[in-house]
Amino acid sequence: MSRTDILMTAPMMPIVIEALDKAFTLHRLWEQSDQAAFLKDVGPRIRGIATSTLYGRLEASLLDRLPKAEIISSFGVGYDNVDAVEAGTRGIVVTNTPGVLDDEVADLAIGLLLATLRKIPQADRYLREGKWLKAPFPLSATLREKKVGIVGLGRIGKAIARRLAGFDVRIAYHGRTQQDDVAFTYHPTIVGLAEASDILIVITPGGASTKHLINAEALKALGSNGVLINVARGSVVDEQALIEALKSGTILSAGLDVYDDEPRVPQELIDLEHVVLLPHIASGSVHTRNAMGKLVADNLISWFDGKGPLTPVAETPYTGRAG
Ligand code: NAP
Ligand code: 8YV
Repeated sequence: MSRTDILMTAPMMPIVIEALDKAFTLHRLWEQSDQAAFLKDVGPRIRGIATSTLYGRLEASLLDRLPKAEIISSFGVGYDNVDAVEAGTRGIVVTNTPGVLDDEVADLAIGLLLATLRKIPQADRYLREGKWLKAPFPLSATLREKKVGIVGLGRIGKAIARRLAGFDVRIAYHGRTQQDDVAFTYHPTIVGLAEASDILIVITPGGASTKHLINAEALKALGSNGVLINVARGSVVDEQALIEALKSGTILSAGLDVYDDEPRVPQELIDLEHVVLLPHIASGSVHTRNAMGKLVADNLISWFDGKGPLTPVAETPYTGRAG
């Protein structure tokens, strides 16, 4: 029996490549010098796709070349890199990697929050530059007695809230719907949450529904002692409005893991000494990236074993028709 043909759009971790090489015939799109000719030849045989944000957005134009595609297994819980609605209309199931990264991302969010408030990277630079020999490092802001607003109280937002409970802070949240089973105060508007918070931690999905949710008005509402932490997607924050707010003192500071046009970060942000900038590393430990990679491979293996997808996204629910 011939092996199932799978297309990998961009390089993935060895754990994914090894598992897929073992179970399927794996085709590596990024290694092809003439991708159009390659897709013309191999595209009609492809039944599964493994993709990640490294490839960029997986558009309908690629799916046009893959008429037998049944499943797209995407690396990462956020899948704004895949047009899942378009895939669904073609009968293609999309899967992501939820759950296995919650604790890692929540740990990083707390680390970034403390680094931003207490200026940990700045203090490290201060020591290395020999400035401590001349004067003590200036006193910083604090997490003591702060009100924290979580924007997006989902799997990761709740993992962040569990950690924050140990810091004795007041927690409130915003989302599209109030959750009956949580004790935190719900704010139906982002401005309402910002007004009631000293710190906003953003951990929603990206995409059209959250684009620029954090805009100039929300930043103004957060106020001059306010701190913004974004571990969601760059698109959720109006980056230009944020730069203006940081420059003018409309808010105090920000800690960012994600940006509008990654890996390019605006020079205006880089030039701001009171901001902490990370290169999208929230899930980036060997342990957690391996768990995410395993789930990418396991979704494809389960599908082609006829057992359905393990973690289909909401736009393409499993309807009992696995390959
Ligand atoms: P999740 O469990 O689906 O939670 C998402 C939360 O966002 C839900 O509480 C949802 O509540 C809220 N939400 C969705 N759309 C919204 C909207 N338009 N306005 C306001 N709130 C909205 O997802 P998760 O697993 O926690 O992951 C969340 C996101 O974090 C991912 O999609 C990804 O973009 C990002 N992420 C980033 C990194 C990183 O490396 N920096 C790592 C992992 C994840 P309602 O449905 O009530 O609105
Ligand atoms: C990944 C992420 O690093 O899961 C997500 O949504 O943003 C990160 O965990 C990213 O998807 C890598 O492609």
